[in-house]
Amino acid sequence: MIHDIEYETMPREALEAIQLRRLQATLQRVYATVPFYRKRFDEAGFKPADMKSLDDLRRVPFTTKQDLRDNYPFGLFAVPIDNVVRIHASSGTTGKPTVVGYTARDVNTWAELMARSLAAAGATRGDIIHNAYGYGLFTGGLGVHYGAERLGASVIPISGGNTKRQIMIMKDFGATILTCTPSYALHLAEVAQEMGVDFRDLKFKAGIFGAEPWSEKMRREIEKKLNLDAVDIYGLSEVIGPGVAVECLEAKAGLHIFEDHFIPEIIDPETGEVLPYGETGELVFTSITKEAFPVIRYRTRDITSLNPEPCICGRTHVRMNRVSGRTDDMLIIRGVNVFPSQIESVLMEIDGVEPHYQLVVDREGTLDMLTVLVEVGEKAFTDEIKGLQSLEKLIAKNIKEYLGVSAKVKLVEPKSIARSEGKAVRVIDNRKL
Ligand code: DLL
Repeated sequence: MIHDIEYETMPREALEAIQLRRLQATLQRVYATVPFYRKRFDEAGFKPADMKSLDDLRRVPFTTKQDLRDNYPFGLFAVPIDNVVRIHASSGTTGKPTVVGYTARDVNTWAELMARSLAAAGATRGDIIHNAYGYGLFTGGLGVHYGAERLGASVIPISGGNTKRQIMIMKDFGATILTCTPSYALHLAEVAQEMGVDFRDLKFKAGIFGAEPWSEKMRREIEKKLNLDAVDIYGLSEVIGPGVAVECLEAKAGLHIFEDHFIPEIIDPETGEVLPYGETGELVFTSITKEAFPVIRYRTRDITSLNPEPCICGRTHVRMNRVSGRTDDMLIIRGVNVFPSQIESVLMEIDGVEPHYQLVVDREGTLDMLTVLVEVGEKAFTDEIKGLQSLEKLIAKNIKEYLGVSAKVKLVEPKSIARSEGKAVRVIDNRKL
C-alpha cells in the first residue's frame, strides 16, 4: 500500500523541482540561524544563493558526528528551545550522546514518514502492531508508535525486554505486524520455541526490522522462523530516526529513500568525491524539510549504494541497497579490512551454524588476533568433538579464503552469546582498552 500516492510516486522532474526549492530554503535558514553552518559556509566560500541547481550541493561542506559532538547538546538547533517539543539522543559507544530536536511540525513529518514506512510493509488501519523497539531516547520506539497511530493501526507499546511476556501478549492480542531489531526477532523466535509457542499459530503477516545491519540470509532465517514477510527499515537519529528509507513488500529489494524530505548522496569516504549511482561508498544525507535540527550533507558512515531503477511497486524514490557496514565498524586485522557483515555472510553459508556470533579482537604483542565466536545448533553441539573441530576448521578456512584474514574460530554452546533487546553487539575490540 502506498500511503502518500502524490509524493511517493511523483515523476522525477517534479520531485527534483521540489527538492531544489526545499533545499534552497533550508540552506538560507541554517545560514541565518545556526552560527556553525554560517561559519562553515563562509570558510568554504559558499553562499546559500549559490545553490542554483541540485548539482551545486556538492559544493556545500560536509557535517560530521564530531561537529555534532562539538556543539553538544543544542548548538546545532535552528529554532529557539521554545519551539522544540521533543528531544531524542543516540547513545553511541563512546563519549557523549548525539542530541536531536523536533518542532511540532517535525514530529508531524516523522509520523507521516513512519506511516508511509509501515504501509510499505503492508500495514493498514486494521493491523495490530507489536512494537518491540525500545521506547526512550532511542528513536525506534516512539518513531514506530507515532507512525502506527497516524496510519490508524492499533499499536502495542511493549518496548524491548521481558521476552516471555512479549510472547504471551503477541499471542493473546493477535498482533499482525512485528517491529523490532532483526537480532531481537531471532531471539523472540528462540524464546517462543522454549515456551512451546509456534509462530505458525500466531497472526503475524509482516515484520519491519532495522536499526542494525542484517543480511539477506538472515532475512530468510527470520521469515522461516517467524512465519512472516521481513522488511528492512533504515534511519538514524540525526536525520529523523526510523523512516528515512524502507523496503516495499512487493519487491523487497532495496529501501526507498523518502526523497521529498531527504537528499541522499554516495561519496568516496577517503576523498569526499560524489560517486555515481550504483557505486558503493558512504551515504550522506541533507534534510530539506526539518525545522529544529536540519542536517546538511551529514556523513552517516553507513556503506551502501543507490539504485535509481524503477520499482515494481510504483514508487519513484531512489532505493538504497542494504547497508553492508559502517566505515567505523571496519576492523583492520593485520592490515586487512574486515566488516562484521562479511563474516556473517561466510557463517550463514554453513549448515548447523546459528546466526549468533561475536568477533573478539585482541592484541598479542604487536599482532592483532581475531577470534570468531559462533553458536552452533543443538544438534551439531551434541555431535562428537571431532565433528565440532572439523566445523571450526571449515569456518576458519572459509574466512581465510573469502576475506584473506586468519581467524581463530571457537564454537560455543547454543544460546551462550548474550542476546540483545535492541542492537546486537557484534564486535568486542579489546585493543582499545
Ligand atoms: O537506529 C533508527 C532506527 C530505529 C532505524 C528503528 C530503524 C528502525 P540510531 O540509533 O541513531 O537510529 O542508529 C543509526 O543504525 O547509521 C546505521 O548504522 C544503523 N542502522 C539503522 N537502520 C539500519 C538498517 C536508529 N536497516 C544507525 N540496516 C545507522 C543497517 C541500520 N543498519
